[in-house]
Amino acid sequence: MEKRYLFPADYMADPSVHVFNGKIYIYPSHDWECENVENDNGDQYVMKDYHVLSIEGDPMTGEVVDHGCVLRQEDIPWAGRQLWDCDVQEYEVEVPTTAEDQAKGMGFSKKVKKYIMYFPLKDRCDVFHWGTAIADNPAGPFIPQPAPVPGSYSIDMCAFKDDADGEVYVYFGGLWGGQLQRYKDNIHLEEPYLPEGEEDALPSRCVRLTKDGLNYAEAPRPIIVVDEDGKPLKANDPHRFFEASWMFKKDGKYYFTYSTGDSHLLCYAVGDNVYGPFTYQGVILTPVVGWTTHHAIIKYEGKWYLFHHDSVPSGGKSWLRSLKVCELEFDENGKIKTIEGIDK
Ligand code: FUB
Repeated sequence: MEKRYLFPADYMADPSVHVFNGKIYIYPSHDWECENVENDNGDQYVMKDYHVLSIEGDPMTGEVVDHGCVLRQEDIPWAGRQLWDCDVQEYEVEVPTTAEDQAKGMGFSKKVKKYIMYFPLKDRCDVFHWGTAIADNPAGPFIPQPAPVPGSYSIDMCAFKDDADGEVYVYFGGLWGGQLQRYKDNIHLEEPYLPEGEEDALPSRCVRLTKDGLNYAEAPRPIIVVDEDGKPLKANDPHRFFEASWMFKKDGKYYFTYSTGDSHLLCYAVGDNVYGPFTYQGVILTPVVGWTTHHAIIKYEGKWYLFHHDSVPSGGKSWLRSLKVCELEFDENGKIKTIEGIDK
């Protein structure tokens, strides 16, 4: 299996990837050196800004363009620390036309595209919320909104636009340092609760957004991954959800994909609608070098690609990760062929 490191010039991770206006855009985390800290709270992931990358044509060979720094932590009014995995979605909005446009007979309003970035960031009390930032162009720059999305919590947002209804649904959540165990029914708990053993695993969440992309349109719902008998995966199952939700659609089926965190796999489950339930199917990627594994899956010009990261170039430092891409194959039943994270 041929794999490509996409951006050897810098450490970047957690790729969210979309095709906007016919071109591939990558929205990664921007890893930073961090001395003397490594713990289960993720204090070693001290990212402070975002860059946007794009690819000219074929992801395996095309030139990778760095569009530079598009959002800085210091420009976000409510910032505490840690800009983790972001995502971006495209919206069409109605704006007033200029007097000149009106004189040309263009009417009083026109439709333009806007791009909204969703990013997780800790506030000054060390609690993760989601911020939003808006751009006129998929390559940014992104201008942050003054406050976090009301009611938002945890990390790792995947902003998925469903072609069935045109709505945007955000999948999110992460255990341990991602703080998902601090919430039940979207309410902050006095004491965090992480299920163990034969208890049902803590699920990812999904929420539909308002048409302008800036707020929740409903309360987030749990995304349940079930086994072939329809029973939820248990907390002690190495294939249960941990973080890094990603959704894509193929042949009318919804593929919910995620990282299993402490068992270091990328796994997937398939359902018939955005909210599931999703039936567990298998492993997409076996463990890579480094603690975290995280990904995006897209179709581009008829082929499927897995974008992910590993820590090979940094010599195994789990907080200094590098972006990779390889082709992803399906069998005739829509099952993903497992990829080895470490080349033999
Ligand atoms: O990059 C920081 C965190 O590490 C992400 O939010 C997780 O998905 C993991 O990759």
